[in-house]
Amino acid sequence: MNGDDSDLTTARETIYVTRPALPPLEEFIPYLEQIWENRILTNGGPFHQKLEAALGEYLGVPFVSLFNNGTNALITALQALELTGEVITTPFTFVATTHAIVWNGLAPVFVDIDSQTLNLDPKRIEAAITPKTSAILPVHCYGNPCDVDAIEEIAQRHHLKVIYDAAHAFEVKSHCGSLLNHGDLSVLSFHATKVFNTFEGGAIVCRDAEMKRRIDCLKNFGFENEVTISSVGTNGKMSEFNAALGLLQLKYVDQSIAARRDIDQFYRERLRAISGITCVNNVGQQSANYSYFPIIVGDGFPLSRDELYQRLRSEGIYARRYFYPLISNLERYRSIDSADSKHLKTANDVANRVVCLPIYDGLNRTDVERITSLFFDI
Ligand code: T4K
Repeated sequence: MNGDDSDLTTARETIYVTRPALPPLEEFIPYLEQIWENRILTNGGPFHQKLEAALGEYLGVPFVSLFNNGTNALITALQALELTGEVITTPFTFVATTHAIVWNGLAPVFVDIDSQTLNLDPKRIEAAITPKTSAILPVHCYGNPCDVDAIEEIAQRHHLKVIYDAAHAFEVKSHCGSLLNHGDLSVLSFHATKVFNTFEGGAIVCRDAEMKRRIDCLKNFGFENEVTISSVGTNGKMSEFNAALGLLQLKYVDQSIAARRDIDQFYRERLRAISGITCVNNVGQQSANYSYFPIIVGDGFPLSRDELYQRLRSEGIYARRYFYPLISNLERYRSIDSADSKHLKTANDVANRVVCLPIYDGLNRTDVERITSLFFDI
């Protein structure tokens, strides 16, 4: 795993920031038997087709194109729109968002975030638009909706494409239904650490059949048919194994989100009395997925964010500082003009103060009491 979660110093059970939800193993066996029987393992087999249809219906979106992971889906989404030049984005995200821009030979332009939503601040976008700008790539960070109306209005006025990184926004609804129906494309991740997982996986949500055809072609090496290869595509296909698991996971995902909701509410009750700790609100959601539980460590709290993080670790609680370090401060990106911290004050401040506490289906109220009791003891 990527986090350094190995130096456990306590005999108490370790609590990780997340644990993947899995269906009962015996329910997956019949799916495996079908795969073994028909020997279709990948390349758009029956489970792949069924999962695309089932997700379209479940999420209330017109077209879904499955991928082997969210990063490949992001890279392909940008490629499908034939972008050029610069792409405006947030630095407060997982590094895959920015990497996807660079993989396409495009230049990321960082814009600061809003202090409430922790997403790209629409009020600052226009100042970053240049004649080279071709798109905006906002992220619904922690599943909190971006200000989609303001972003759409700016994009229309400047003829820009909008691709939402919706890796955290599975089944999030805002004031006008599924959040995934905004922008030209939305990209999901079905990684093990996500609310809905297919072990590894992802998807692009799009609005019309022609775009889906184009995306499906790009994720399959550019094959139009057996003899025509129309573009420099990649191999982004989801296997039958992952698609079959996804179909089964769909049966349980509502239950899983409900379990997360209970944990989210209990954390809020427990932490309400702790001065200097702010729970990030689920802003603008009609229905949330409770994918993360971020808190902001303010000056009124006796420990700094990093001291709190270490204290939790020493008790076997592996919270994570998503998203620190800020992408614009990484060696690879810090020389970009827009990476200058004086333009990214909110993002820098939040990245230095945030901790995501454990939340997943399977964490119980006793675990939350154990985690939050540390805050009372400080
Ligand atoms: N855009 C955004 C906004 C994203 O957040 C992400 C991914 C992407 C794009 C790209 O999507 P993918 O290409 O990944 O589909 C994790 C995930 O690897 C990554 O998917 C995710 N965002 C990111 C926020 O978190 P790490 O470095 O925190 O993973 P890791 O391995 O340290 O796991 C965290 C904890 O989860 C572990 O301490 C224990 C638990 N865990 C993890 C895995 C993999 C398990 O219990 N079982 C497991 O199999 O990045």
